[in-house]
Amino acid sequence: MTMDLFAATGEMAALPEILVPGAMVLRGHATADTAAVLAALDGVFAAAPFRHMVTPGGCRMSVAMTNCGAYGWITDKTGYRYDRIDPESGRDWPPMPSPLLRLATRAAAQAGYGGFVPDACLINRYVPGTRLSLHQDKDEMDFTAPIVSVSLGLPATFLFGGMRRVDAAQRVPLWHGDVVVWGGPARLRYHGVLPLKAGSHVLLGEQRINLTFRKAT
Ligand code: MD6
Ligand code: FE
Repeated sequence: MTMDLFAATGEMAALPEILVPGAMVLRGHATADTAAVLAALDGVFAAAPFRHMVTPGGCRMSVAMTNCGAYGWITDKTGYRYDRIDPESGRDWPPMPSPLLRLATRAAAQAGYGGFVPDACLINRYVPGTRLSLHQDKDEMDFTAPIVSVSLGLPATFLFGGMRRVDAAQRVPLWHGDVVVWGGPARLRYHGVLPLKAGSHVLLGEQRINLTFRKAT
């Protein structure tokens, strides 16, 4: 097990930071994958551009979203769901590039969730001022699979709450390359992102990109 902490980058890796049982932050776990991941994302964004989806309540989301993988998470006036088809293009979502799939599987294994094979990757883009209100991820069929969340670009403050929306939330700073893995008893906890602070990241500029890998089906 200890050796795995060195395998990802060939360098010392920080020990996982446990948020609550089942949820942890792997600091810098994706840093060495940055170039390959950003190159692969260019193709995804060309095939399925970011868009602002509408919640069932009729509100336009401030976070821009797209997806890759066999399934994509979408919201519209009729509800939240996973769909094989991108409603903007009428075509399948672009496939999950192998550098993304490998990163997600490796991070999950590092966190103790071996055999994670995501079939969906939701990609969120935040610009300064953009936030994501407290929510649970519960549109997946199988809550035994974890979620793997990769932060790229500007730092953000992640809110990590309890099983009820009103429960007090921890504030977790997330930087470029950090990976949060989230499953087991923590899988249905409320969480969100505070409004992004202004700034410029050396590679990504004035934005934060978050990848969340899920097993939708
Ligand atoms: C974000 N993340 O970090 C939004 N959900 O931009 C999520 O909503 C999320 O990071 C489930 C598990 C991990 C996450
Ligand atoms: Fe979420």
